[in-house]
Order: sequence, then structure tokens, then C-alpha cells
Amino acid sequence: MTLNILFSDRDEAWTKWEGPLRAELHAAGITANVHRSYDTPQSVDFVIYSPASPLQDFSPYTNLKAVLSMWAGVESIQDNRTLTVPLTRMVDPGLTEGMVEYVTGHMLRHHLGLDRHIKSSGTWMPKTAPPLARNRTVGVLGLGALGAACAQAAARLNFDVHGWSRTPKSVAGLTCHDGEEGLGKILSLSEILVLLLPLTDQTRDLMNAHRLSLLPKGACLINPGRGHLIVDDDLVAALETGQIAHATLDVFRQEPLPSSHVFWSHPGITVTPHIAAETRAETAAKVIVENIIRAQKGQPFLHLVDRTSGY
Ligand code: NDP
Ligand code: OXD
Repeated sequence: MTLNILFSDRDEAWTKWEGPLRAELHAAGITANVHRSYDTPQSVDFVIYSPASPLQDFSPYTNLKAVLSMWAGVESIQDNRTLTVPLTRMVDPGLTEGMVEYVTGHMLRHHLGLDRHIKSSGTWMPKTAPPLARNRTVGVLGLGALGAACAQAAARLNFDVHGWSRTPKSVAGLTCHDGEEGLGKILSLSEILVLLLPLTDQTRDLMNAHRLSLLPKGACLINPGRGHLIVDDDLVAALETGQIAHATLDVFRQEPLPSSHVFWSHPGITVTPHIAAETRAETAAKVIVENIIRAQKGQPFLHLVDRTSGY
């Protein structure tokens, strides 16, 4: 049997994915057409999807078995009412490794006060050595594939790491919190706070003026999660008072971040252009093909999105 697979993303993505995808399908013994479009949507078995895809109406795809997202964050598709088949999200070793490197790099920048020491003003400051990591508390909101890996990397560097999730969790090397009370606790401790939550109705605007005020004065924020997790004006206000010393932001309410946005010029904000981590076709194609195999065998999907909780 020949499967029909629609690869729905931009041209640049196809260039990167075509080789690894065809190689993985071949290695799995799957005979498949993989095209960028089909004249007969009813013949399509699987859609490999990114938020850059123009595809919004899935109703003509009447024989679809699943939509397989190449992105970890699925907020732009998970509430699509025309999508009535299983939706899977991306958990890819390459994506996780990239995120661990991004978070660790920016965390160490803040921990070591690298900006202060590199941009020396010509004044010798021998008494400004940073504390050891064991004396620095790091909080990670979101203990999923990415958050747990970043939190554990920080723990391996000896940071005192706390994590927060929706459901109670136990992750080696960290102190875990959950629920509203747990949020208050972790915020009160985190000198460096990392946001790795998905965007849902529950997490939208989470970091508002009140929650920013719960952090220790002078805390640093790193947000590679989603822009809508933070109330922009409240963050700027917290930077003005020194409540927040610095925010490193990779994701924004509007992307690309408009050139007139205050974040670009604010001295307390570092902007990176949504590059914290990227799904790597070399490793991720295997994950996509594994889910196609599972669908064919009637086995449960990996990384199935729970459309009720929204991630
Ligand atoms: P997961 O779905 O694996 O993990 C999500 C985590 O967030 C879980 O621990 C979950 O809790 C927790 N969570 C969800 N809702 C709540 C809530 N209301 N209260 C408390 N905790 C909550 O996601 P990933 O780790 O794979 O990815 C996280 C996000 O990172 C993505 O959704 C995406 O937005 C972003 N991302 C950004 C990239 C970039 O380049 N900037 C690249 C890839 C992803 P529980 O464990 O209880 O379910
Ligand atoms: C993702 C992302 O969700 O790149 O995969 O942000």
C-alpha cells in the first residue's frame, strides 16, 4: 500500500527535510508519495505540519489519519475545529539539545555577570566575583521535554534548581512544585527564571505585574517559551524599578518583533530572533516516521497533543 503524505511548510523547510524524510521512510520499508500539495485532499493519509503552513481548513482531508507537527508548540493549530484526527507535537533530541545549550548559555551569562565584567569601565573590581552556582537559585516554569532537560542541565552545574509543572512531578536533581501555591513558592526563590511553558488559556499573561513582583529583587528572566507568557508593559515597568535586572527574550507576541518595539532598544532586554532551538530534520524525521509506523500498526502515537489541556 502506498501512503500519501503532505509536507506543509515553506520551501526552505522542504529543502532541509526532503532527504531525511525520504531516507527514514525508506529505512522503515514504507512506500509513500511525499508532496507539497495534492489535487485530491481526500487521498492524503498524513499531514506533516508547521505553523508557517497556509493550511487551515482540514475538512477536505476526509481520510486523514493524523497531523504530525514539526514544532513543539502547537498553540496555532491545536484548537482548529476542522482538525478532527490526532495531532502530535515534536519532541526531538536535536531540539532539546539546542534548547539546553541556549538556556545554559544565557543562564551563565546572568549568573557570572559576564556583561559587567567584559564591559569593564577601566576600574579594577576585584571584589565582584559571582557566587558559586550552588548558591544561586534557578527556577524553570514548565517541566516537559525541554524544561526538564534544561533544569537538569542546570542541576548538573550545581545550581539550586526548582521546577514548576501543571501536574505533580518528580525530576531527579530538582525540587518540583505545582499549582498556584507552588508557583508563588518558586517565584519567591528564583534569581534566574526560565519560561518553558506552552501557550494555553492557563499560561497566557502568566508573568504579569503581580507575579513579577514575587521574584527576588534583581532577578533575571529568560523566555524561550512563548511571547504571550509575559505581559510586555509589566515587564518593562519591572525593569524600570530594578525588580527585574535583565530579560533575555527569544519569543514575542508579534514575530518578527516590530522594529519600533521598545524591547529592541531597552538596555535591560536582550532580544534573540526565535532561535533558541530548532527542530533538526536529521533527528526529527525519525520521530515523524515512527508515528506513521504506529498509526499503521494501530499503536498509540508518541507525543499526542491533549486538545483539552491545549498542549
Ligand atoms: P511539553 O508539553 O513537553 O511540556 C510543557 C510543560 O509545561 C509541562 O511540564 C506541563 O506540565 C507544563 N505546563 C503546561 N501548562 C501548565 C500550567 N497551566 N501550569 C503549570 N505548568 C504547565 O513542552 P516542551 O517542553 O516540549 O516545550 C515547551 C514550549 O517551548 C513549547 O510549547 C514552545 O512554546 C516552546 N518552544 C520554543 C522554542 C524556541 O525556539 N524558542 C523551540 C521549541 C519549543 P505537566 O508536566 O504537568 O503536563
Ligand atoms: C517550536 C518552536 O515550538 O520552534 O518548535 O518554537
